[in-house]
Amino acid sequence: MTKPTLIPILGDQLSHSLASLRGQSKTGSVILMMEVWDEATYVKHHKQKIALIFSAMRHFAAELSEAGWRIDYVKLTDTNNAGSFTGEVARAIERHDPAKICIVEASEWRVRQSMDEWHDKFACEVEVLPDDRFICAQAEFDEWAKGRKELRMEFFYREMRKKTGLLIDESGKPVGEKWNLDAENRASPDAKLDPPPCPKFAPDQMTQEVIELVEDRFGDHFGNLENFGWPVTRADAEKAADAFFAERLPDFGKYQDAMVHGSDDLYHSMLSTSINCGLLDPLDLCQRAAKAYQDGDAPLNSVEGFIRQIIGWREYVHGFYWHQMPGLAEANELEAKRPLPEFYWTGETDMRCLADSIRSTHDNAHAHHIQRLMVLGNFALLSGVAPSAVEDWYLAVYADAYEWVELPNVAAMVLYADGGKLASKPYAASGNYINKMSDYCKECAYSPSKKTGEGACPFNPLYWHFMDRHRERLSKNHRIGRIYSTWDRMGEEKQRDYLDSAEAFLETLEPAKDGWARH
Ligand code: FAD
Ligand code: DLZ
Ligand code: SF4
Repeated sequence: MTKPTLIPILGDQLSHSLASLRGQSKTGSVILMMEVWDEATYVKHHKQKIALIFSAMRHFAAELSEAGWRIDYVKLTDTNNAGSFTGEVARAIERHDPAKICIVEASEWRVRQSMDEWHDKFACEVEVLPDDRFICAQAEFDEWAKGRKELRMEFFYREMRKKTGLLIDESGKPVGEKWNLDAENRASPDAKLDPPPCPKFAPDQMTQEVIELVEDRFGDHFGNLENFGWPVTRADAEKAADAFFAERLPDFGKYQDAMVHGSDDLYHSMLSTSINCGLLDPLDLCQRAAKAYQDGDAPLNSVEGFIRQIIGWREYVHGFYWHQMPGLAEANELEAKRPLPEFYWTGETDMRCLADSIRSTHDNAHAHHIQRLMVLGNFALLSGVAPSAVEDWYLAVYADAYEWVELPNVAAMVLYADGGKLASKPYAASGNYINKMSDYCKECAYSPSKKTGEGACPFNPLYWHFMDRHRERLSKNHRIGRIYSTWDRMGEEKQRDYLDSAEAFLETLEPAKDGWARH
């Protein structure tokens, strides 16, 4: 009997078009899928994230089996579960005696490091294939980045537009003449906003079993499972995409940066969890968006904005992660040291914008982009929280979080820990910005127009405290330098007032207790 090929498929590789499945004989292969303790606990993931991955894995295995593949599925509760990918592959080798292992490269540095040892550890051949679900191969990104002093998403994005032909006219120019309609993505929320609800998918029996398992084994992890409604199959993920294109894409662009208390989805697609674990194909989604524009079903600012997020930001942070690792995980250019405040876990703060963003995070394992960037991220940046603490939090709490996408967004985009390799300046903002882009401030205990002292929005003094303490580094940045003339014009007394106010506020921050972050 010929020895089979062992094909391990990881929890974020749930795509029927996966490179390791293409061209393989169904009878000559064994597919290995593994629920392992190490993956579920390297940070204490939100309960919904573990339930999503386990349920999507189990459904994917069932679909493959239905299609005639031989499946070896290891459940978390199986006796002798080794608890790690390497341990489980070793056990599978004993069971199947394969001629070779064929696997798509892992998306995260941590897992790729352990997979690198497989060549020496295992007697059979190990073939590692590139993950061609990304539009930009790593060699292509590295080539683009070579010799550039600064990496900027905008220039990379244009290359991806040309490569994919998305929103490119016959003469090779961007449709609508501009590459980027960002300026048309910044409308403040108005009273008329009435986004249609996002579809939620009631847990079937398989998901219900996983939810019980998660409650039983990971009961002390952050988040609740009551709201679980994520699509866990490709068919349901496609339904979620259909609903987005039909109902929310037209207003997506205009209100991309808006925030409304209690409105967790607004006009966002809510598709990142499905894209990142492999249920949806990013290029296909962009092609569907482009078609909606061609058919007159959605305006250009929405369609370009959506496509930019995917072939621009998503591809850019992926290339950037692999270009900058392992250094990115250690980067701390601003030497931030503060522990994460306890309220990131409890949501107990009078700052209404933060409390609402944390509530959404807790209830849904999701917050939308501008909440992650300009509320939760901005606060961590201004108050000088240590990058490792912030990174662990983001990696744990969002159902779409994998290090390749979380780390560039948190370390580089939000915390400027990379010293400006990814973005030209820190996204620091005072309460004014949040007041303009949201309805949060109206009923907040603090006032965004009060600058210092009792009742002042804490973002106001924190903003100047941040600018002042990083003056040496930031004043050289031509996109920020001008801010210091405003600061200097204030005079010493006003400056002291801001700094004292910020320090008094920072004193009140209670550090997070142990228990939520890493095991
Ligand atoms: P939409 O607003 O509908 O956007 C469409 C798609 O564009 C998303 O589904 C996503 O695939 C992509 N996208 C948009 N912005 C980004 C971005 N900055 N980086 C990469 N892809 C992007 N996204 C993740 O998928 N996983 C993360 O762990 C993650 N962590 C983040 C941390 C911070 C601090 C910030 C500022 C952003 C982070 N993002 C992350 C990006 C973004 O917030 C989410 O992709 C988005 O909120 C997902 O919701 P959605 O599908 O409704 O997105
Ligand atoms: C996120 C996650 C979790 C919680 N559990 C598993 C698991 O038990 N088995 C698995 O194959 N994948 C899991 N994942 C996703 C992986 O962490 C992800 O596929 C790798 O880290 C990618 O490098
Ligand atoms: Fe947030 Fe300040 Fe507005 Fe309150 S006043 S919601 S703390 S920005």
